[in-house]
Amino acid sequence: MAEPASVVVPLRNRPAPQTLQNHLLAAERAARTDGSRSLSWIVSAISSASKVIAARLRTAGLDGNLGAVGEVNVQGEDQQALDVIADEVLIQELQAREGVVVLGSEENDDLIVVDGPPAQGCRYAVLFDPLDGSSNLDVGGSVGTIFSIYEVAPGEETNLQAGRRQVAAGYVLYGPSTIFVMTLGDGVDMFVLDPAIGNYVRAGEKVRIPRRGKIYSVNEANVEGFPAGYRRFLDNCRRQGYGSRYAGAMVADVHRVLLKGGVFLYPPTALAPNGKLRLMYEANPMAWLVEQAGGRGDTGSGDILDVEPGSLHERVPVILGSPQDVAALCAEIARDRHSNGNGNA
Ligand code: P6P
Repeated sequence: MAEPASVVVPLRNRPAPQTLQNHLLAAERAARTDGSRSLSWIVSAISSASKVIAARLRTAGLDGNLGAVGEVNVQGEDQQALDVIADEVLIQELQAREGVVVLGSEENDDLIVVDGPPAQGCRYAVLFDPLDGSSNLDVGGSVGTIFSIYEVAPGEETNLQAGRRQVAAGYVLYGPSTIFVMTLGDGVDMFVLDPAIGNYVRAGEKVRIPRRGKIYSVNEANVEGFPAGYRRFLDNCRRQGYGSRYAGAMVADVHRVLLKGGVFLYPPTALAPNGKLRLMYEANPMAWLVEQAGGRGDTGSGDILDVEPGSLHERVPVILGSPQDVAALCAEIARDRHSNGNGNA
């Protein structure tokens, strides 16, 4: 009997996986004429740190790294051991990279001006939430890292910039798999960590958010405190058969909306008139990603990316998602503003 034809494609003929590293270098070669690769190495530092964080998360229950450390951070939140570990890993990786001149983290009160090697080319500020959603850690829920990168002019290291001026942004979702989603301003690319090779391999290119979804994501325990326009919008969603999904971790909730459409909300309430989420390292990077995927990010009073920041940890109301869903909610908010006869919805 003739041997069956071999169906195994020789390794030399298989297309090489598109890794995050070669995506970054190709993108920077295309974008920069000065030969600088600093931005690629800075995002690469974040990807390296995320591999360490993912490994620490996987064994946290065995290493005794679950639970709080008995400290309260600048947000007034109990710091989890893994918050501190993730923060330290990111700072260590980033401060060693040429071009990084200032860091801002959810876990640190003030900006950290880096006294590193003098930048040969561009100079960058990196803002991040090292472990977003860490209250999920003890129960095995998804958590994430969020980052936002700006170019910095000499002498302006501590000037905060509006989200519209970001040059790179993204998140890492630590869930059943470790997913790296980012934008450099030319669409959204998605990579999955392949443990067999220790590299992020492309899993999605120029990701587009559906124009409308059938999911809303909000902490419904707070609904009585939401402005009327938000409550009318949510009532309309329920009447139209929308599903409700809420992981309590922004990265997990926004990732779902990015892929399936719909809307993620953290509205203002009487107790928290600016909501809970932080502009510089949660709202801005996520808003830019969603916008780059064809969606919208709004505070209820205008684009998130146009907010001129006043302080590192300031908070803003957050509406992120499919353009049609965000427009429907903003129309309800505007209706209230009109009927109230003032600028406050
Ligand atoms: P709440 C996590 O603490 C976080 O900053 C975001 O990741 C998440 O979207 C939000 O807060 C959850 O807040 O009040 O619903 O528990």
